[in-house]
Amino acid sequence: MATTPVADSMPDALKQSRYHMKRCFARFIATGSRLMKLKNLMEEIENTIEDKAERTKVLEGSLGQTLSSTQEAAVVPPYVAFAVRHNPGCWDYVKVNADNLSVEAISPKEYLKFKEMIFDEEWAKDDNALEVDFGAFDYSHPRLALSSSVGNGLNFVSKVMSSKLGGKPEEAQPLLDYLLALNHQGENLMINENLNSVSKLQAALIVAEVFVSSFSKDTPYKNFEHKLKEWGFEKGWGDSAGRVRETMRLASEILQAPDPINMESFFSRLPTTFNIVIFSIHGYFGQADVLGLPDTGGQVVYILDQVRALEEEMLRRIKQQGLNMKPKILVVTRLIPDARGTTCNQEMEPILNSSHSHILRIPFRTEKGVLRQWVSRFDIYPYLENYAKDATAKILELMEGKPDLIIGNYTDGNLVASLLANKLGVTQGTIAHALEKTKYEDSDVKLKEFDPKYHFSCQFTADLLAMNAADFIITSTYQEIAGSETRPGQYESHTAFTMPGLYRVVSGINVFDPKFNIAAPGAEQSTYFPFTERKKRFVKFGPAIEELLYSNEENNEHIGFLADRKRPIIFSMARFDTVKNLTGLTEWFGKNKKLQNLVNLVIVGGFFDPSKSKDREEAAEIKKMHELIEKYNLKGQMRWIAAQTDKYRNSELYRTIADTKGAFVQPALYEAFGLTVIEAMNCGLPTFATNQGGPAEIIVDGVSGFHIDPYNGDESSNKIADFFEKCKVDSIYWNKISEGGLKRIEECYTWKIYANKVLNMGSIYGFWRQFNMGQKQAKQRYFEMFYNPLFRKLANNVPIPYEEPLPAAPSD
Ligand code: UDP
Ligand code: LCN
Repeated sequence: MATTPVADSMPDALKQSRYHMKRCFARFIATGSRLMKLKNLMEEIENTIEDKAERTKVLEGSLGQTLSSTQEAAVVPPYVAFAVRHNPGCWDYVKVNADNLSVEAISPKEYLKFKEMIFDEEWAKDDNALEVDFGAFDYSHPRLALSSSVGNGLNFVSKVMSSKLGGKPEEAQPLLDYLLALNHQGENLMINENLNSVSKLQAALIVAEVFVSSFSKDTPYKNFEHKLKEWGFEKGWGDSAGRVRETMRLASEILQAPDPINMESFFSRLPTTFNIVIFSIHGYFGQADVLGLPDTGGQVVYILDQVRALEEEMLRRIKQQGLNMKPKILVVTRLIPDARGTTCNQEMEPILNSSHSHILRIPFRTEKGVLRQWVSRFDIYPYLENYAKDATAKILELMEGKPDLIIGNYTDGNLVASLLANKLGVTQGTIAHALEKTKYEDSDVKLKEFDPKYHFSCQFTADLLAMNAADFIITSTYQEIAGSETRPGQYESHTAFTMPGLYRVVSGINVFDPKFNIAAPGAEQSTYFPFTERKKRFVKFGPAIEELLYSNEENNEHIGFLADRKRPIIFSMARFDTVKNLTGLTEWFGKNKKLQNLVNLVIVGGFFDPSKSKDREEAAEIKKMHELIEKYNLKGQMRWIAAQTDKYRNSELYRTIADTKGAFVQPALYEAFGLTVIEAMNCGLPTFATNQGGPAEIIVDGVSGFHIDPYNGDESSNKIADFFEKCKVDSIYWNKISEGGLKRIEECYTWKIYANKVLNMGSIYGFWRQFNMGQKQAKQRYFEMFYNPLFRKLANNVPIPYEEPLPAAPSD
């Protein structure tokens, strides 16, 4: 193993504090094999070197730096193996012999074996244990080098394409082939076979540009279409002489000497995307009465808003291209016969406020027929293969051909998107929303403990397959890919990991892969607008919200009451999952008398009878909430409202809370992005949100809201209390934070910015995949090898619920 920065510096650093370090390492070893996190290491060091000054001295310099960048250490006497993350995406592994403090660099594989020794020694020692190495296909693939560039793949790909297509005409051949292949339902676009060489295209562009320049800018395309066609040009260059000329100039510039800016502009103008399929399978996917139901949250909101934004941008582009076809977007989800009063049992549903987009629902088929009931996203795997088959047939029928782009959402949607995209040869994008792996500590290495409940063996396999199959990956934040200085990203945690007994991943995904792109979602601004825009307010909800917050009665919709209605309200709303930590917030509030004297608490989520929940975590959280309300005697200062499904009324609820000069609190133990955070900020409601995950990036602490630490309830509840105390003495402080939030949203979190980026990705990565077809096909074979014998087997082990399915439809 070659040396690494840590392996180079650690021996000297250990030597300098040899006496203390020998004692510390002896202590690490003392309890035998185990996995230690940074916190545990520091505790042991503190207990060993009791004198603070001494300790500070030891932890100064490179040793302190290495230790503080250590994510975890696997103790297997006499060794302690360290996983050191010195920068986002950059890891070093070393093993230290506790007896003599010798240091040796080790590979990720060796490090993983140390971890396995703790959890399954026999498997760790099996030389033929299954090892997964997706990186083996990427040896010639260009990569980003800087942590700061991670997530900016589009820009990087444009640069690489510029360098590869430039110089001699024959190097631009792939671009020519790509243009020649562009068509809509068999009708050529951009160019036809008359322009079948780069030099012919270059020459024709020069003549055509001069010709088009002789028309006034606004002259419609049809006035000069005929002549262009004679030269080999087809529709798609623009709707007017001005636009056609600009696009032709861009093409000529690229053919002469490509540069990334022109490249990106040119691709953003190409007529590549008319039909999009978006998979979002689990949950209750509908447009009303679904939010807050189990597994049904931000993903649904995101996709419906995304569809409208994409449709609008596609219509704008199609018009500018001088074309008149209609775009089609299909959101493909699951049809649930037991729809609980929602529309989830209908096959097709037009998407509101869109003109060409629909929800298509396809049921889960089992051997016994159609599955009637909702199933948890953790149990969804046995149905997906049949689902993909059924979906393919229906999509091809409805779209009258292949889609141009397939986007998957979450593990299930991404896997099905990969199966479909592989089969049809279509460009594929994936969106995780949340990768579950980082939500549960050591969920990989403790597979045996987690698998019966969560089926992570299926989920992590499906995630790995999909992220490797995808042509591009859309993320909402940087942290989702490569984390922060201190915490690894969700994707980063798939770089090297192990599930003892199943397989070891020595190279799962590389966060420096240019397929990663950050495109943050927004919140629909016609719904979530500032509380100060009085004329736009949805006043019709006033009485209902008054009742919801302040009536003294307890019923199916609310329990608890607010005795002093003059107090500001701190408000939170989420699905009732453990990770959302609504019970945590309630406990902080219960414990913090100062906060209780300043504000009331309102929680929206779940419902009140745990026995009615089919979701394991939801039921446990509901029970816990009742216990906390009792324990801290919170009735009088707290209102618990059941899940709310009307987004218009919810937006007015955020604004009503802002009227009380209150705040939104998002206390999740981990939040992938956090749509409620941007909804609240859009409404002008100051927001305190978890520092674990996306919200840490959305909010600039102290400027556009505040970060809170969900693992330090006292500190967090005091931070909230301090804010309200400060607001009492500083009359403009509340407004300052409210305005800071709004400014942040305008700059970074709107759907318009999003749609533009995603369509550019579809176009550029569509070309990029053809450019790298060899590597793509090799990976696809690996995918199949993995999918077929392994994933299928894992999926078939997941139990199918007992309830009787519907008899199969005659066509089944
Ligand atoms: N939501 C809702 N009613 C509820 C709980 C949540 O309408 O009772 C909505 C909320 O307004 C937001 C989405 O569900 O639009 C939750 O998205 P977020 O990203 O915060 O979390 P997720 O549920 O996706 O993990
Ligand atoms: C899922 C989550 O858990 C949230 O953090 C996101 O905001 C939501 O999806 C939309 O992407």
